[in-house]
Amino acid sequence: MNHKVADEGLAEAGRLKIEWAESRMPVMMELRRRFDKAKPLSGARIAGCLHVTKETAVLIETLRACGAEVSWSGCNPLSTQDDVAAALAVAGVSIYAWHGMSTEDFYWAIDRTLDFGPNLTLDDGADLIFTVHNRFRDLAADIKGGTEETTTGVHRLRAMAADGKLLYPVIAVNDAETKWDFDNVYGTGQSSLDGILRATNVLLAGKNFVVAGYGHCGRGCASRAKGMGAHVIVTEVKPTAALKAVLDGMQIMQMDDAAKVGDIFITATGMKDVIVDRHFESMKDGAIVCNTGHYDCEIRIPDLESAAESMRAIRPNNEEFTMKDGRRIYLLARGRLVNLAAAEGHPSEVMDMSFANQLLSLKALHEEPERREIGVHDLSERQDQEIAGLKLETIGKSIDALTPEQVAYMDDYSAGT
Ligand code: 9W1
Repeated sequence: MNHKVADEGLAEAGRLKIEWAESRMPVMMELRRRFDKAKPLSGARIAGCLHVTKETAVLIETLRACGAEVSWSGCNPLSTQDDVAAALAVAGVSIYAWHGMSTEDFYWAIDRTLDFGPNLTLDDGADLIFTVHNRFRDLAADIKGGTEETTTGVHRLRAMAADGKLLYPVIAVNDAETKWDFDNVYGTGQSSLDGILRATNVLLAGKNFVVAGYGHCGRGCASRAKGMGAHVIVTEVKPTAALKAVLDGMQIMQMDDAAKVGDIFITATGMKDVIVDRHFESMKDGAIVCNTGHYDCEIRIPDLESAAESMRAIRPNNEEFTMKDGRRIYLLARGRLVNLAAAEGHPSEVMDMSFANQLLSLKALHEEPERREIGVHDLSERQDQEIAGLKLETIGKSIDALTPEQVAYMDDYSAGT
């Protein structure tokens, strides 16, 4: 058997989810249609390690439609959707993933995806690349290149390349504008609000909504909350980011002051100790606190626990802490990423562009006659524009093109002012 999943009986439910994602991923479906005849990935043997979701299933089936042979594992034991994994297994994909797998099984699954001797790898967090480098170095000679989906993975691979330890070229899919900018702002923005609403069902209109951090994720959360009628307050440590928030029409405050007036708090800083004991002490009765930053140390939960007299789970992903003076504070998803724990991650429409970058990067690596130079490579600006253009086209939006005269004007410095 070339797969291991939780329960193949879930395949039908998984197939419905995949078909729903297909209907929201027009760029992937258009690329699938365009490459159907030419099969540009024939001869490609792709080992992938990425969240097993309905969107990833669309990527996997597009790679196969382009002629690739594919083997897959999940990159996080908790993100695997068992029904999706079952649908892929039943369709003949070599997939090794089930929800809640142990660390030992997790690495066993990655090893299995390497059994067929891949010539390309696809990573989210670089675990697969590290497995090749640390335990299956012989395989590297046949691997033309790999791709990496995340900021963290790209960071680790750049460090490895700088050390001269990288054995094959890698394309940093994360750094494409059509990936990180849309993921962080629109993906995280909407899914974080979605998580808050699923866990609480509160009315946002008229509430004081405090966003800690005005990076891309913070900006996404702030603008979505504003759009739903909340009064948005931003806290920052970086002057340029704070100034952008002010000019975007947000109120800027120090957290010590925001703590007193906020109804809902979300941290999106990437820094620890953003909401701590003195803030919990000054919060209003009923305040809701959550996090959408990568690590769960932005909210100092031990401080909340020691300030509370009692605690109870009141709804899924929603815990009520009653303070000694009777005030109640609600912590969502235990301070873990609220958009993943209480909602469903990025919507399919956003993953559409990230995964189009994956597909076109793998195609580029596969089609190069010579192996690309070893190192971490950025995507071409052309690919970004191609994907954004395809997205516009498939959702029926038209834009203008420069005339030859305008192009000449752009390059002409003699015209003066
Ligand atoms: N990736 N298809 C949880 C997602 C966990 C997750 C994680 C996504 C997608 C951020 C990728 C409970 C999907 C994924 C659903 C879900 C991610 C970690 C996606 C958002 C990133 C650590 N990181 N992502 N869809 N879990 O949305 O592949 O529901």
